[in-house]
Amino acid sequence: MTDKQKDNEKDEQLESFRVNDKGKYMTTNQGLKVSEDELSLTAGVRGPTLMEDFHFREKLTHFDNERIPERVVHARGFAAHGEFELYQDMSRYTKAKIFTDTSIKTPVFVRFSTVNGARGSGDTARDARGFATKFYTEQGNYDLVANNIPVFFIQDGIKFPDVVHAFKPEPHNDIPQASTAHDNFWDFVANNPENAHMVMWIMSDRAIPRSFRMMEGFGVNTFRFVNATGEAFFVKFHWKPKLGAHSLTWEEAQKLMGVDPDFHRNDLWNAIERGDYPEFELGVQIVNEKDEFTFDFDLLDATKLIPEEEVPVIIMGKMTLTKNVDNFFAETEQVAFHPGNVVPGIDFTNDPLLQARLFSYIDTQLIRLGGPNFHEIPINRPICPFYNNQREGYHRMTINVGRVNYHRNSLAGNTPAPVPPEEGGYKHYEEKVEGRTIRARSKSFTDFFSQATMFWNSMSGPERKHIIDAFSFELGKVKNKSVRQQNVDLFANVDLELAETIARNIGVSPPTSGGSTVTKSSPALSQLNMPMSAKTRKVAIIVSDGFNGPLVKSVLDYWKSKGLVPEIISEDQGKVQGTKNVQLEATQNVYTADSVLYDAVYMVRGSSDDMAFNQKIANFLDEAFRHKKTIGATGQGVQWLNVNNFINKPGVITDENIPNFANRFVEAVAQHRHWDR
Ligand code: HDD
Repeated sequence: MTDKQKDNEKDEQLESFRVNDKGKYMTTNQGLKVSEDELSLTAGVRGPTLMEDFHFREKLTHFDNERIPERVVHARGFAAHGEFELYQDMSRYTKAKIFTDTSIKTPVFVRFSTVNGARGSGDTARDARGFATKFYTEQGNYDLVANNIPVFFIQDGIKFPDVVHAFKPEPHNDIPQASTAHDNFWDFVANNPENAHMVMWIMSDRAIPRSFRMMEGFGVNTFRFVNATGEAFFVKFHWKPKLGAHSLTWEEAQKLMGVDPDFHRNDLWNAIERGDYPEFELGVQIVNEKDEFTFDFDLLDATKLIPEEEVPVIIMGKMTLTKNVDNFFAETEQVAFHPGNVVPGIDFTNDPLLQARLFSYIDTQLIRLGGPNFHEIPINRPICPFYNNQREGYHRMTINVGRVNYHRNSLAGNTPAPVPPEEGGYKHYEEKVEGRTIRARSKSFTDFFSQATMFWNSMSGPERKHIIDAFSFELGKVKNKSVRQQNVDLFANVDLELAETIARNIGVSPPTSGGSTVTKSSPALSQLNMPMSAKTRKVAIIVSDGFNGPLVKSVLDYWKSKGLVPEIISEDQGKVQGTKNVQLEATQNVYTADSVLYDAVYMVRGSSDDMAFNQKIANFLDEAFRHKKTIGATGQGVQWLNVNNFINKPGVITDENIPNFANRFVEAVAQHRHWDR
């Protein structure tokens, strides 16, 4: 463990709960030493098992009850510990200590997730990703429960069960798993047009991220900042990955579901184990209260975003993920997030989606974690002390001493005592509210298409093509022709050409009306405009005995110094012998390695006798080329590119000058993909 982690107060707290059984003797849960763990107690060696075998019963009973319900959404997740450091004092806008005191490093726990799939589904399904962060602040836990898409399907949380029912597997046959390519989802889409904007994002590359480390996060709902003088501001939260936001291709995502369904888990786990700590900057868009109505949409409408060109994102600080969990269940599965976990200086708005969330998260933990004491589970405990008159309930661990468990009292001097706001007690923002009791939506929520069109307008050529491909795949899987037609007609309101192309691909009539006059775009929405970096990119090094030792070694050393992560692939795992006594260790063979697992390929040498290996390499290169990845080759490796006619294509590097080669390769990898190929 590094010093950095030892400094972390949350880690110190967790340490008191950690148990390492290694080297210990075995006991029952009552501490009784066990003499036999493989044979149950029977009457005679072939006789009946005896009821009195308490060890057998305890072991089986515990096992029988190992599972808890998975999350109703976001069931599949993966988490890590880290810390948040503040770059600048934000006290102009908020009094929250984590955003005003630059000397504090706040421990965090972040859980990334898919939304739709069950716990055991694959990582690379087309889906939004959850990005939930628990800040263990000295003022209490603050949870920023975000997604990697800045908008949502619906405007009012009362519709949440409907949208979730619609995108989950169909209830009669539980098909399809972790996929929205089915009739129910698209029937919902067509009949609830407010989701048009979100669906554009779901059909885009954002829904198939390359890595949890390479996606943005968005608080989605508009929250409120309140400063020490009581002045309030609307605020939207943004996480910006230092490596930029990048995606898989759809073909890669599909193949990875078989080749490595844990692709994103492995990627995050391995990066942290290597010391390539993922970094995300936290930013905010701030809107003064007086400017609430200056937008062409409603700030309380979660199907809308504020274009960054109109309200720039102010970067407040950075989160670094530095430690993997010790135990998946204890930490990742039992962590309980809640958007209502806030600290003084952060408050809510009347966004009806947010208001529904404020109810739903606690409610779901009651069934998922079996009662009201889930805040006592180590991963959920605040690092600051907590005192109140709440008592009892399943699995209560705190032993509250003393007789008083009510307020107001005289027997304990009326303690625990509420704290006045000026001394740190939370006070809700005193918003003026008036209106009649009504079930209706404000007219300012009814423009469902302008921002969907803005998103479409903001996409680059390849990104648009991917959206069309995604619609054609998903709607093509819909069996009911009327549902297919309804969707084409709906998305004609976003862009006519988009809808016409989809209609052709899925065999329904082109739309007879529609089209958009919106010309606005927001360049910040295109992933092609994000930071590019070669750091932490995985490079497949294909090599056989007899390679040019010094050359390959110098190339690999240079790449490692630039943060690339080479992985050696050969006919067999184990030592590969080069000239001048250079040896490499092949950790992969062509059965374990697949081009979709890598960002780039360096072709050093094929085999002189293993033709099956060579055939697999040809396929490997072919696929990497098709997925627009950087391909490099030196020496004998160059011939492989000749065969496939890749030479001189964009992103194919074969420079004879080796420092040039190594450097040009890094620059090419940093471009992520070569769409102009
Ligand atoms: Fe939610 C989980 C994010 C709307 C109800 N949500 C959950 C998680 C994330 C989000 C990241 C997983 C937390 C974890 O890792 O444990 N949810 C969002 C975002 C939303 C959103 C960004 C749009 C602004 N959610 C939303 C609504 C409702 C819920 C409108 C209900 C009215 N969400 C839940 C839930 C979950 C949940 C059912 C399931 C498991 C859990 O809470 O702990 O309560």
